[in-house]
Amino acid sequence: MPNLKPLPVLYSFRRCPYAMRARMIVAYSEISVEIREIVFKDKPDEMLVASPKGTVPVLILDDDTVLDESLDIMSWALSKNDHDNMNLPDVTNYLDNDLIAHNDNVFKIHLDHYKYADRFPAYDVEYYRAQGEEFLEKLDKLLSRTEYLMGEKVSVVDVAIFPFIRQFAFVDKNWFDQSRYSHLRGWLEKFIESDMFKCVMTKLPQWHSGDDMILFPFERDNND
Ligand SMILES: N[C@@H](CCC(=O)N[C@@H](CS)C(=O)NCC(=O)O)C(=O)O
Repeated sequence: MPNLKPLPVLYSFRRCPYAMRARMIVAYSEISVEIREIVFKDKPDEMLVASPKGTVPVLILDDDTVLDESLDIMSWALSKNDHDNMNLPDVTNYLDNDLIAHNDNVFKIHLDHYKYADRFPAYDVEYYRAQGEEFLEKLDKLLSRTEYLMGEKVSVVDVAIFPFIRQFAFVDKNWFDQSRYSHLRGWLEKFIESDMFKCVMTKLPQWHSGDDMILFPFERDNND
């Protein structure tokens, strides 16, 4: 008998850092989902019915449970399969982790100001960058002591934060490459070069109702 159980559906946007971290953990957990690439100006009704707040990622499970926070999707995936112990024993709610909480609640705001400085003319771009640098400084210090943020092994905390540091770095890559955050630069490069990251960055067409299903995780692909 074929298995007719529908796959979970993941609404995603390739370049969104929240969707990136969710895809990385879903891929790591080796869970198959149907992926649907959205376009912000043309969000599918099916996604908005499931999650009216209209952000990605959104994961709809086969019992219709809707997970519309990236951290919840990551937690769900790791509860299914965490073969290399990415979860930390003392972090059950990821926002209880100081680094993830700071990333999501504070650093993300500095990142947006820095990235879109022309939309926030109250201060210049260097001002916004300096605000974000406080977090870079903190991470760099941690990474001067251990290979990863929470110790010698990669954890969910690294994955949760990595896409945001990547975005910050790419606002002005020359500046970042010459910055004094050498440990952070090494950590970022390691993630950018990792299979876990590369295998979630395949470019997809916008999903429309009735399209053929696209399975995720993808085969390894380097078309960034
Ligand atoms: N707290 C949410 C935030 C997700 C989020 O803000 N995603 C952005 C894209 S990076 C989004 O979907 N924005 C909707 C829009 O711009 O219309 C999560 O962790 O999933």
